[in-house]
Amino acid sequence: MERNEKGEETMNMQEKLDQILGKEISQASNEEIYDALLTIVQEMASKKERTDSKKKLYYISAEFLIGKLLSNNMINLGIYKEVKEILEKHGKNLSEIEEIEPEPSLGNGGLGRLAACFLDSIATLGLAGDGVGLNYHLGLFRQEFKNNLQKETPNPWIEKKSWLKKTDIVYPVSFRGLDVKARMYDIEVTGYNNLTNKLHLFDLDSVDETIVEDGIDFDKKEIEKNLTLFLYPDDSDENGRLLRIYQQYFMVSAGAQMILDECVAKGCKLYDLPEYAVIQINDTHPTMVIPELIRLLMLRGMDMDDAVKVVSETCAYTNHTILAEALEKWPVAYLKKVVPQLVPIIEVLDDKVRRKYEDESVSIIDRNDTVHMAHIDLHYGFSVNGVASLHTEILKETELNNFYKIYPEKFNNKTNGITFRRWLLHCNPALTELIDSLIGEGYKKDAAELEKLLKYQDDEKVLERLVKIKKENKKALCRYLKETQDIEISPDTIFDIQIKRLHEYKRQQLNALYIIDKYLEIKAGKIPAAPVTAIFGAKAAPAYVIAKDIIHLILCLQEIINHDPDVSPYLKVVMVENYNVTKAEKLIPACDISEQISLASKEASGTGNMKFMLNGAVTLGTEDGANVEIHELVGDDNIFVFGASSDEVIEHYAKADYVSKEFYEKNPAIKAAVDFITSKEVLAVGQKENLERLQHEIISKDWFMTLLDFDAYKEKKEEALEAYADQKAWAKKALINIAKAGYFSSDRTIEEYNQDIWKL
Ligand code: HBZ
Repeated sequence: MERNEKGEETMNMQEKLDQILGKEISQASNEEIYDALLTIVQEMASKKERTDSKKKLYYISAEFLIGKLLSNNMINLGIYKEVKEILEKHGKNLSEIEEIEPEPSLGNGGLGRLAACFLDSIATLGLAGDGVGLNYHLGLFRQEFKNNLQKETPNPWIEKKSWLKKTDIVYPVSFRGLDVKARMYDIEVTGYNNLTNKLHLFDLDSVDETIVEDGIDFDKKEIEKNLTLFLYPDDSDENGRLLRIYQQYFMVSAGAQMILDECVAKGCKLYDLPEYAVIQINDTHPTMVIPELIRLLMLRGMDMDDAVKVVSETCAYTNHTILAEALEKWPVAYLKKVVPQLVPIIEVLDDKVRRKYEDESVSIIDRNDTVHMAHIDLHYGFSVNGVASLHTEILKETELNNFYKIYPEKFNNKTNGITFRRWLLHCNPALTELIDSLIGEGYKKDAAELEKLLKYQDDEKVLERLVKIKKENKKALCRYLKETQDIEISPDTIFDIQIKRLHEYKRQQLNALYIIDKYLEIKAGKIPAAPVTAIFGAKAAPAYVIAKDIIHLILCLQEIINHDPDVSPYLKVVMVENYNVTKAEKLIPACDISEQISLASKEASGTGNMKFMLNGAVTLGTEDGANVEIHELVGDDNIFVFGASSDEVIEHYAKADYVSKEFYEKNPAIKAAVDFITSKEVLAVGQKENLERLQHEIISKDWFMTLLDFDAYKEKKEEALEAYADQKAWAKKALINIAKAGYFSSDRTIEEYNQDIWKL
């Protein structure tokens, strides 16, 4: 036994483990050890619970893509190394124990993962800020490949013993003709060497997982059984739109009641709400919190004008997209069916806008009786921010220009960030150790200190160690892909990786066309200087037809190319199955070239780009989203930039003068690559209908201008592949990327949110 500061006897880690297990560690199963560690971590995290401060942030979001929590929590609590060593001493392997934890995939992609990184940073900075969301029983679908097609299956994550703590806090929520109860579950969020905050996830006791049948289908009408059953698989899925409104209202109504209760408990008079609470609305999914709070305040006796004022001073909105189809619009008729109590409030909010501004484009309810959710936030929130500087400029100058003219003071930029605890310390321990040995550990609290690495940019020994670490990470990925998908690739090839949701604007199809072009060149006898492994990971929304066709094409290419003895020594294709946070943690540290090739102006920020850079990959990208800021930081020599600029792209859209068919007809390489999609080779392993549809889409529409950038992409990619041959020069680029990544720590982002918006 050891003693603490108070002189009381305390158990050390080994004793704690022994006690909980009730047997020798070496005799326990990995499952038992996982359960024991979960208990220890939860106990330690609870002890660090923050005492309530006057003002608190509520980060309200339909998605928190938290990923596995065990190792991350152990790192943040400072016990990771110790536990790992104790386990090793007893013949146990922590990575095997990590495998047991199911991943909570409670988000679709960047937006959900950003929310998770933010919670980590908020706790790490010691700020009082909790997350508010939904406890989906089934996370984003599990992706399986069958016959070179994506199949969706349910993805459960809640087990008997999990991070969720059931509370006895319950709020009533009313829909038209249906009253339900929202029960609060909590997940503790413990910061790096700091306090513990909470992620509050609301749920319905009556949800019934047995109604899921045939893949991920279920009866959309049985609200009491299905309300929190599934994460909505992104905006492209047209099904279940009403259910989505049920989910959103359930979340915001319970959240708003909780917020008011907490504030009142702290002695807040409701007129002073903005002094006690600030609500950050993560995209428009939680926007109904604005009319709901107004409604609740009126129920508690406030008059409407006062309620509007109080709520407007409490709520701030983050925009994550300029894609018109992703901006939520709900027909008034839908709202009447689900939440009629909000409709008169939204109508008054609209009326106030109409009285003040003649410009119809800023109204809340349009001529077709459709509610533009973002417009509620823009008028009745005190802040609106974009997520990278280019994105915010586009919002101000183009997409939301009419609002910017009315409220210039509300607009601000908060360039996204990532938590280095997960995306460096946890996923790349070897690189972390190297950095520690070179510049000390200060960068773990102040990421800007990574710049101290710059002094090693010409140090051969350091560069060699960097190369060696990358090689080991690539080998580990090879082993993993062999084990999980029986795919064999060589760590001596260049790992070129594009992992992100499948969306036409992200242009996985451009990468695929390059691969076809390369394949045809090799077939024609043009042998490339360096062998390449092109790795993809992506889920497509189940109803997003063309996105699924693109996955189909990539899987067909994987089958054809990897089995072709003429080509496979120089080129291989891997589509990683069921791409998720856990897989990203294995892929990113092994990457040489990071593909960030969205059509300029379309990717609001991107955050994968930051993760790759931090792990020493070099970006091949367009001047889009945060790539622009990466470019500014690392300089021309340490990034490969290509393609039309956002101004050019915006102009093409304005003039409607981009015609993909002209590129197809005039450029023989493009024609050959596009034609190949329906060649006999591909048809032999693929589905005619899918391939023809995709090909037709590219030739006759190509909304995201793939063919426009094809030549520039090919040329830049060849340049990058050639540059890789000089290993020392490449390692220098990698080192500079790592050194400059400090800016993209979510700690920096959160400090800015706090300074400019939250003021905690
Ligand atoms: O948010 C992403 C942006 O595309 C990306 O550029 C940015 O870095 C990231 C964080 O700011 N947006 C999303 O991930 N959006 C969604 O996942 C989404 C989910 C459900 C929807 C609409 C969008 O209904």
